[in-house]
Amino acid sequence: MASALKNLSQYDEQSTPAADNFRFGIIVADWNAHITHALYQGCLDALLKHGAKDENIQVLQVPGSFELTAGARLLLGQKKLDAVICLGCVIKGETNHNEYINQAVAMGLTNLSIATSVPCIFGVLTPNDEQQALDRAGGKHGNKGVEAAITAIRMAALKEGFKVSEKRIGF
Ligand code: DLZ
Repeated sequence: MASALKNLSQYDEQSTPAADNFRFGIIVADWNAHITHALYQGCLDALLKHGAKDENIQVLQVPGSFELTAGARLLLGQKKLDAVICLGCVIKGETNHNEYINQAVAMGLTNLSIATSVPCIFGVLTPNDEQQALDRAGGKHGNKGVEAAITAIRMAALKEGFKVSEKRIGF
C-alpha cells in the first residue's frame, strides 16, 4: 500500500510491545534537516510513549542519508543495542542521485541487520518533491519517524522472544 493511502502515525497501540527494557540507536541524516529532525521528534516521542527510557536511547547525527549505514555500524560498534533506527529524506532532483543513495542505504541496512543480528530500521523518506516529504514528516500522511519507532520496538521484541525460546530448549 502506498503511504498516501496509509497514515504513518497510525498503528495498533494495544498490540505494541512495551519498550521499557530495550536500548535503541537513532541515526539522523542532516540533509533536509527541517524534514529529518521532524522525523526524529516523531520517532523519539513514540519510543518514550511506549516506555523506552531516555538514557537507553543513543542519538547520532550524520551528514546525509548515504552515511546512515556507516553511522549505524559505528554506533553498534560502541553500544549494545536492541534496534537501530535510521532517519533520512532523499528528495528526487534533476539527477539520479536519489536512486543511488536509496539503493545503497536499503542494501546497507539490510546487510548490517543480517551481519549483526540487530534490526536496522529504514526510516528514510524517498519523495518526489518537498511537499510529499512534509506530508510524511508530521503532515497529512502522518510521520514516518513514528512508523520507524514502532517497527523498531516490534523487531526488538521479536528478537527478545527468540532469546526466551532459546533458553527453553533442552527442558
Ligand atoms: C548529495 C546529496 C543530495 C544531492 N541529496 C541528498 C538528499 O536529498 N538527501 C540526503 O540525505 N542526502 C543527500 N545528499 C548527500 C548524500 O547523502 C551524502 O551525504 C553525500 O553524497 C556525501 O557522501
